[in-house]
Amino acid sequence: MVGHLDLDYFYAQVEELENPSLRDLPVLVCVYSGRTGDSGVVSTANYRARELGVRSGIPIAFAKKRLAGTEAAFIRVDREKYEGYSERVMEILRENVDLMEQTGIDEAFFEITKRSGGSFETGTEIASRIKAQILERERLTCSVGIAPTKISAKLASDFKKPDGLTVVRPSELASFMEPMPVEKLYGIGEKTAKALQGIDVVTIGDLARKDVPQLDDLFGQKMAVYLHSSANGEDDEPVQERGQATQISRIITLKRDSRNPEEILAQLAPALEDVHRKVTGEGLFFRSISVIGVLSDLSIRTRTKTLEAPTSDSSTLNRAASELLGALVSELGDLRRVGIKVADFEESKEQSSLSEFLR
Ligand code: TTP
Ligand code: CA
Repeated sequence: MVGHLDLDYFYAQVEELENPSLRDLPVLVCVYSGRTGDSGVVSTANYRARELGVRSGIPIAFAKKRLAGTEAAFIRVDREKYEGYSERVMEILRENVDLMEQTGIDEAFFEITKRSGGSFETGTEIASRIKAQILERERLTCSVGIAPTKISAKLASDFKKPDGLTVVRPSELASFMEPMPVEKLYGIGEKTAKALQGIDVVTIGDLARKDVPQLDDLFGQKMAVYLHSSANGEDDEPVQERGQATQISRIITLKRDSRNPEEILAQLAPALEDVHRKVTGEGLFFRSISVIGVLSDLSIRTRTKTLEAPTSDSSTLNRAASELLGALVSELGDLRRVGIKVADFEESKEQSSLSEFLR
């Protein structure tokens, strides 16, 4: 028995929660690129705003036009704040399940086969309890799906939103999935959906009735097998705990294109601090440091330095960033965006202090 949990209009819900006067307004959480007042994109919007045609990914200026004449709240994204809520919600989930796999800041798969003893009634109770605890402790609503497979659990959490709980028993699986458009299946984008339309496949049910050889010609063997099994609710991918992060990075847009390392470093400083805070917060030690440069044609170049021993030291990080940035601008000229990344983590304190000591 697999579940999928997804917080409702997450960033915007957190903003509403912290400032209840926003509740009746369209709320837009935005990433301002910092160039001109309105340049940037909408990260997410509450349901009020969505009714008015605003959604994730559209330019802020476009959203303003849509909402002209309507009182609306435009709020700057505060990722660290949402991460705090996310971590606490995931902790609540963890306490209630056998196994979980977080797949984004506001979503996770989980397994409750053992805890439910295979009973979907018990499974439903567990899901209700998770929702109630998240609401009580964090005052956030989420939507949960309980189903026999990961794909169907994700479809179920998406089925009723916000504050939904959808349970799909094995006997209901086919009738639940059949009427849905194929685009709802994970991994089917516009292109695949179009190609499927060419062979009269519009719904998941249509797809389920095609056999692998019929799909093979169009999509190749591997994709054909995936399409066939997922449409038939036969995906059997297990819920897998994820390991720690493999990299930590931040990227910023410069106020204006620049090749001056000092000017760039001054703007990069908060990102460097952020990365360092995250590294120490997770008790990590990194061995590689990279500076990423985005040019005005949006092409990307990276310079990396590998350290002899892992460290979490901020002056090492800052010094390497400055060196790498100097090299990058002297090679490339003006940069438009600049990022910092640390990777090659080692966890053990003892080991790293020992290697530092030996050095
Ligand atoms: P989603 O779960 O896709 O969206 P949502 O939680 O805002 O709304 P829904 O109720 O439909 O689940 O994304 C989770 C968060 O990730 C979202 O609150 C903001 C962020 N996000 C972006 O920053 N950019 C994007 O393009 C998308 C889709 C999400
Ligand atoms: Ca969500």
